[in-house]
Amino acid sequence: MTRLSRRGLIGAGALGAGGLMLAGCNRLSASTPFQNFIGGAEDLTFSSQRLLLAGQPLAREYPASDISPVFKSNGTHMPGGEAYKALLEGAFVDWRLVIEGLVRRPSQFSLAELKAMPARSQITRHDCVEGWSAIGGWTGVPLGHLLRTVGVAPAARYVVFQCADDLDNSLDGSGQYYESIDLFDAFHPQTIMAYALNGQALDPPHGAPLRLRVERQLGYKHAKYVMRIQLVDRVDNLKGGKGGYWEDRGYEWYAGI
Ligand SMILES: Nc1nc2c(c(=O)[nH]1)N[C@H]1C(S)=C(S)[C@@H](COP(=O)(O)O)O[C@H]1N2
Ligand SMILES: [Mo]
Repeated sequence: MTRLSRRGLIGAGALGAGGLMLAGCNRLSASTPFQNFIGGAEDLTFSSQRLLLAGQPLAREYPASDISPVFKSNGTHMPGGEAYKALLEGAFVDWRLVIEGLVRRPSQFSLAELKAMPARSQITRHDCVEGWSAIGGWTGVPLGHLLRTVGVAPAARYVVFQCADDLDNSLDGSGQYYESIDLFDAFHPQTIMAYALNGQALDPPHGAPLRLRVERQLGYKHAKYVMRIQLVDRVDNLKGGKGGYWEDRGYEWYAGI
């Protein structure tokens, strides 16, 4: 594949999902939805990052020789609670990824079903705002494939990831980790729901059994322990209203690298 443009990518997504998807994407590229919840200054940052990235839309990938010997774990290392413990002890056989909201066919997938889907592997650098980075090889199912499988409804604008862990209940009583991305990043070829790191099944510190990789954004966007994916038309009515756990605590929603 030669140079991919963002419009080209969206075009590919639109073809895959038919006319409904096309309608959704056309409205998305008009970019008004972001104004619903992003203030003026951040909107500017968002636009200029989009512009800068237009000519180099793929995140850099590295050779296997660059893989970090240790990939640090950050935030939650082991979700609390009996439900996650039971799933882990059962090797996640009873775990299901739920996909719901503005989709044509609300669905559930087992880990085995996800692993039987087309897979993508990529060696990328993870950058955390806390000042560390690590290079790791991730394998998973492209989120675009999952979304085409369930069918995106025309009103959908964002993809929300609901996680198994509670990080901090101090803000609103619900410290459950969550994240959201737009449909551009959702259909980006390097955006995958990863179940393996460096050829091994994900361990709890890195988000077992499934975590998001959204390679052009900072570490906190890469939701671990994903239990549920929701397609929505807005995120300002979820939890703290800013589209993610760290966003609700002051971080930017579009965390471009
Ligand atoms: N569910 C969940 N996802 C999360 C976090 C978390 O605490 N809980 N931490 C985030 C942050 S700040 C970073 S840097 C990365 C760390 O991923 P790692 O533990 O695999 O290094 O996960 C992100 N996703
Ligand atoms: Mo981070």
